[in-house]
Amino acid sequence: MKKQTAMNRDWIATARTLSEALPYLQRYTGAIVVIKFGGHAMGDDAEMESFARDVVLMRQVGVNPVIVHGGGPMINEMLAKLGVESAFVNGKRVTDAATVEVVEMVLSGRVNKRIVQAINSQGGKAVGLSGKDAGMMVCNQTDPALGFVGTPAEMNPAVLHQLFEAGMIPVVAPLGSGRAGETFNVNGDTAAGAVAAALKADRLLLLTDVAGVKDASGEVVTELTPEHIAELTEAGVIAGGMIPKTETALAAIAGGVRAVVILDGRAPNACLLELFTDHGAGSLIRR
Ligand code: X2W
Repeated sequence: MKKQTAMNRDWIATARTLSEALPYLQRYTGAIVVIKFGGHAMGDDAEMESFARDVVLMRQVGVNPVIVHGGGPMINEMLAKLGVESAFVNGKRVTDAATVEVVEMVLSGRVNKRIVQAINSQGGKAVGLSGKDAGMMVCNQTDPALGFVGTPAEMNPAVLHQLFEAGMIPVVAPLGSGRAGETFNVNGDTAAGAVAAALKADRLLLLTDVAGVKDASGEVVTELTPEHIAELTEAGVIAGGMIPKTETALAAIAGGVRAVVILDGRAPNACLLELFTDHGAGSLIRR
């Protein structure tokens, strides 16, 4: 008979973990989960691999994941290399004709394909596209002062449903087209919220580089309603970079998304922890 070593005690714990996940796996079978993967949450190759593995696992157990990514830091890097100046107004990049070309090149090119490759390396079938593909995201200009920055106005998510049915994982770059054939740069959070609302997603996971929404004492609040968010914003507790996240969350919920979670994408297995354990991760926002 084999003796129980420390090593096979680990395997017993793994088996128990899988067994305990059963009710969660059942709950999320067929669910649509939109994941906003921001440029700051992407990290190094090992972190990218870990993220990709979690996404492939989700797909394997019957979830329909969609990645909507950002890539602000990567755009900054390329603009700097090309000597193009760039400025932000209220969290949105002022985007002239030269800038939008670079934005599309970086987001639809390097960043999108890095994620697609990482997922496919883990055995998934990722398909990279942007909001321009199949007319998924038709935009209006947000504000003439911002140039080619778009606000999603008409969503056509049929292509995403077709990819789900084919067992594929859509990876969407946040670009949209205008009715006159323009290319619009869309804030990544805004794009993820619009995709989640168009799909009436079960979950929108906003992966960031902070642990979640914090209260006045600095503790992460694990569950919030839109009313709580309004109070915390009024009191100035929700401030700075968290405001666009909570605004995206509120708009998504108003648009028919069941719940939004703001969580730290750099934490190991953040998405799995949130979906498949009792523990959860970050801040869950729902009515
Ligand atoms: C963003 C799109 C990328 C993005 C930009 O140009 O940086 C606007 O600001 P993160 O990594 O999610 O910040 N678009 C209009 O949102 O990237």
